[in-house]
Amino acid sequence: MAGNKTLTIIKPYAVKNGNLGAILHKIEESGYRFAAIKTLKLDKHEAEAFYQEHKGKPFFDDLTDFMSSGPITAAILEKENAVADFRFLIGATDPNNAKEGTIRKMFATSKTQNAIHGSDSDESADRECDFFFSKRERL
Ligand code: RTP
Ligand code: MG
Repeated sequence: MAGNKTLTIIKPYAVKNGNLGAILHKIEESGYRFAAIKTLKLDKHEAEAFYQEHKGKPFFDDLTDFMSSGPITAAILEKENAVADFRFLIGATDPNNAKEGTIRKMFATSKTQNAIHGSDSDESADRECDFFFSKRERL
């Protein structure tokens, strides 16, 4: 269903610190269906490819170091208006600016270690879902 899916990543430290289950629960109780999910580790090159839109920016090296520093959990989420609603659910990029009740407010520790990713457009969602999942891995 075009426009009704988004791609999320539970970022490394959230997995390491034992917050994975709580974050997945928060997503599910907010009305998202898990259409695909896997835990894996990106190498530096793969993290750079995933965040290619930010290549050349001052934070690119820290971002891709962090994203390749440990296990992540990637998932395709389905819900009406998924991209925009999920960005609202996760909150601002910098957890200091994130509203109460958002996932980044609850679980992020810094602008780099900000717990979770959400696609920023339907086009990004398509590209990012293809980055992580083959056709037969999707429900
Ligand atoms: P994400 O892609 O991870 O969901 O985060 P986002 O859309 O909220 O933010 P984006 O602009 O796409 O940036 C990607 C990640 O880079 C780090 N960042 N650091 N120091 C900085 O100014 C800065 N800006 C961005 C953040 O970790 C952000 O999640
Ligand atoms: Mg982004």
